[in-house]
Amino acid sequence: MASARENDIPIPGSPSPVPPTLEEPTAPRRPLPPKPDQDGPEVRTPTGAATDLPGGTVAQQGAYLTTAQGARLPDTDHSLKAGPRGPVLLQDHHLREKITHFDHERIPERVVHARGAAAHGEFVANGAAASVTKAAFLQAGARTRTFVRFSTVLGSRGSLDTARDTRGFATKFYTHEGVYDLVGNNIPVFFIQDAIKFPDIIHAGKPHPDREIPQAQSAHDTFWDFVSLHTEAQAHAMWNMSDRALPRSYRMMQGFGVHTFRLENEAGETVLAKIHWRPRLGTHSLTWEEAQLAGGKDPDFHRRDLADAIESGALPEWDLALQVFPDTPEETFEGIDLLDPTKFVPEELAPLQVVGTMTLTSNPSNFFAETEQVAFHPGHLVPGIDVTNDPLLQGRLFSYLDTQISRLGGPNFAQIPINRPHADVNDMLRDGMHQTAVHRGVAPYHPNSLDGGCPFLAGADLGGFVEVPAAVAESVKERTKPASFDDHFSQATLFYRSLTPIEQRHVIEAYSFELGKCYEQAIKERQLAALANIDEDLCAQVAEALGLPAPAPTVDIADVEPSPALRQVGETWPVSGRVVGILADESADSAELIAVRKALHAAGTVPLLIAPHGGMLHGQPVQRSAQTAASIELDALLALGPSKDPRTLRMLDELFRHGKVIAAAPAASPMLEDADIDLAAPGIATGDAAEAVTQLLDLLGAHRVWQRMELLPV
Ligand code: HDE
Repeated sequence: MASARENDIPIPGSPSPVPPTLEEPTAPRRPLPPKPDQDGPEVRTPTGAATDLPGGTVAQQGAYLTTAQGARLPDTDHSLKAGPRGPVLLQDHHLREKITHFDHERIPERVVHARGAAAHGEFVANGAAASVTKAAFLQAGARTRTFVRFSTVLGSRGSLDTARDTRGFATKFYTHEGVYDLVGNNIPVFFIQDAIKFPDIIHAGKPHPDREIPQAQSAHDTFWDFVSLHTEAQAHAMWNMSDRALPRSYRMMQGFGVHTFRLENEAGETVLAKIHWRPRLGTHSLTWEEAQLAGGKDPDFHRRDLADAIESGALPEWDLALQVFPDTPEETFEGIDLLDPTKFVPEELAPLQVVGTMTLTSNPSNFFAETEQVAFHPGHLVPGIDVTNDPLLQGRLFSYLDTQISRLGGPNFAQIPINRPHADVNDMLRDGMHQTAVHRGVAPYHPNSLDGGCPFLAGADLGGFVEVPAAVAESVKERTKPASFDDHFSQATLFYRSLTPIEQRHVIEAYSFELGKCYEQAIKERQLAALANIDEDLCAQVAEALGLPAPAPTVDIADVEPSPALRQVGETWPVSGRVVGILADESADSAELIAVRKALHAAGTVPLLIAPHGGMLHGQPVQRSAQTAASIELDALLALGPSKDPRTLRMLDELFRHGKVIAAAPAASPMLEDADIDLAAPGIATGDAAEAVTQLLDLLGAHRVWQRMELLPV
């Protein structure tokens, strides 16, 4: 190519216009294949044969960098310029493709539940549900792949995990009868009774529209303005002020379908049912201080915990359980309106019947492709499970399909690998943005003769989804609700009075904190008036913290029978996956160090060695140094050696105040004294290292040392 530089004004000392030399590509290496259990679901043609759609399961092919069109590239670090110091040329198609694609890398985040973490799993049914539902994935021995996404509700995609908030618990079952989505929360009641109010509650909970603060919090005026004016939200708000809104881990959270569903068995008989997930590890929470510390020290606390536990082999498990009610025309049970989503049914009145177990087995390979693009919808149903007329559920049936169209860019989101059914798909939906299927035939309409009448219709006998012919009462068209939806306080009272004293104390502290962050006096007073109708003592204590008078109730406070099943305190649970810090320094006995580590592993816990420095200690890899260790990530601490590091002493103080088990070998006792820790306090295990480990594991089963927390000042 002729040089255009012959007539250039020479600039002394300027380098000659030699094109940059291209570096050799590094030795070709095949991309890692996806792990077998992380493959996207198979794609199937109408006849059922698996197809090999490009880009289906493996995004990268070959060892060389290419353009999106497959042309190999020699350089991706320098744009094409008119000489090394010249302007960039418009003809640089690789630059334009790379930057243009980057410019469009983000999709709109979910309008709610934007922040989440997910994992792949498997569900195995035990057959107990067969008498009430014909759903194939609930029949004895059926194994079904699942994908579960946990989330907070209010915060945006980059917000902290440990906000005080409801958590989403959405499960996609890839059944051979089509996808079934159970799109639930970790709290069994909801803020509103009618979907038409969803934008209102969410606008109230989201950051204020003028300054966009506070992020991922309910401790602000608009939230409490809405909740205090709109008393049907009081029951859910009560759960949010309890420890349930601060899960210790996604692995230790219950899940609830919230609504009542209608199940149908092979004989066509129906029941009403509520659907629960029960974690095998128990339901556990953070303290409010831990949640706040985690928000700063590790905003990815829950995301990391889930991924690390799965990676370490501590696979989380949940039992799926049903509460079953007779399908009566009133749709009530023991006086509770089953169509009112602000109500739950205590387990003591309708025991949980376990119908199967889910194990999360692997982490996603790519966050965007799987966790971000997964699209749940309560209308993704399979034969045997149908909806009821719960007005909240009815609105959701519209919303979830609609939202994916803007979030995922069009109506073909079911073709995204993570959303593809593991069942034959033969719809008559055609074209549209991001269409990746190559449809055959000429007659995507019904009836047709040109494609031989294909695809055919399937009645219930051929596995078709036939809506349960539930009776619809004759009525008039009106914007109203049943009178039974008018009780807004009794279940908040039931929940509060079922808790243990320490859990109640947390609720009082939470209301005091949240209302204390509101500026408007009228909002605080109105919320106190609502609390007065729930429990007078609760109201009085919150009023005292706010420095306001406690109002008198305006309704008769419900006389409730407490539900002990709601308590998180008082039982013991498996310690599998719990994180135990081992604090040691060079003075530690290396054989002892190895022995305690082994013992903790053998018990199923995850030991973390904390030393004054990183690297190795006595041949053992150090996971945390005095600088990087944080009390929030430990469920218990085993101190083998002393430390004078102020950061370690602060960590000990936090562990003590948060009711964590602390075990100390003799060499560590002086350090505990330096940290002002009373060795005689509950949950302080002493003795030689082996004895300390035994005691620690024993105490850890209760999740926290509750007796110590009860003794500590607020
Ligand atoms: Fe949702 N909800 N929701 N919701 N919801 C969404 O759908 C909506 C409700 C829940 O991990 C959105 O794909 C309305 C109850 C979870 O991807 C949106 C109403 C329960 C997730 C939506 C409700 C939930 C969502 C936003 C009132 C518990 C996250 C993005 C009628 C039973 C799913 C999306 C995931 C997500 C609408 C109420 C749970 C906008 C209109 C009740 C777990 O469609």
